[in-house]
Amino acid sequence: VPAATPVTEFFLTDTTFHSSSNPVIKHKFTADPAAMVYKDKVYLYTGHDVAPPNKPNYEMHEWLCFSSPDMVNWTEHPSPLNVKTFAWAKDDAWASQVIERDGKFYWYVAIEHGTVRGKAIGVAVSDSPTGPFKDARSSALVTNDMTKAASIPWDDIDPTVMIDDDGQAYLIWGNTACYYAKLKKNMIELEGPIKTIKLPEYTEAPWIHKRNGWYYLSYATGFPEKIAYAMSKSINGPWVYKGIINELAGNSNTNHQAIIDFKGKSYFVYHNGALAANEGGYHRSVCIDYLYYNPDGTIKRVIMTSE
Ligand code: FUB
Repeated sequence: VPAATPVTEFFLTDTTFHSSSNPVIKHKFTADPAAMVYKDKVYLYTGHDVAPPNKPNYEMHEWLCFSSPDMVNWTEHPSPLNVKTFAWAKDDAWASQVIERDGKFYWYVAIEHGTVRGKAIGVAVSDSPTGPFKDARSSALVTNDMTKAASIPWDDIDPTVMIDDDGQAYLIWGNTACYYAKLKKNMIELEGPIKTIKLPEYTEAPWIHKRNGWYYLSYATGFPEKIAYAMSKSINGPWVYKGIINELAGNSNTNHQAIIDFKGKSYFVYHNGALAANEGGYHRSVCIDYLYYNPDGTIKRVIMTSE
């Protein structure tokens, strides 16, 4: 069954649209959302699924950027980052996350390395959350070496990043195994060894956030994927598994989340296959639903909506 094809527009200037129902982005296929609250706006960074209907695989060449002051009215900014930004890389604009430090914006991305077999993590930098971004290192930040726990060429994917209250930044990532390492204050070099976090049935898509003294590590589990999470009082663990946050994301084998607080509410940002035909999940769409915490800090299951 061929995938539905949305009307794809290429914006040369910012374009604002109203979207109060899921998926929030309907004119392009968007995947692997990362969200960042900066000043009075939410910035939503996504991948862009562009596989032809008869090609059952991921085809992704650029990342997209949207912003909103209210989670309803969204502005699409012209694509600020492309695989070509990374001269050492080949293709595959996979999952990513942006974080701000000292007025600069660092965009961590998973991408296929050009000369070393497998995926790698790169980092781009900009003075603005909407770009333009340039390669911050001219080389990969993490390169596949087959010596890490997963020993597969695609384990260095899905970076998530946080800056702790004491100023120490951490990068967490991985497929099959979940890795973490400190980042130097310059945000573009690892500091110290790469360690492994043990999580039950970990597949990929980690997202780290901290709230009321708890560290939360959510991640995709199983395949097709659900989103599960663990909590800890320390970034170094021990991590205690707490259960499932959301069920299978309809019509998509993958599930990939971001969790933010914005203007007094908590949000769960994820993708599903709502705009695609039943082809396994290569044409995904970003959705947003409310997320609620229990008094003890645990997370209630997300009720996925189409509104
Ligand atoms: O979009 C490509 C890959 O699919 C991502 O890296 C994974 O998290 C999954 O969503």
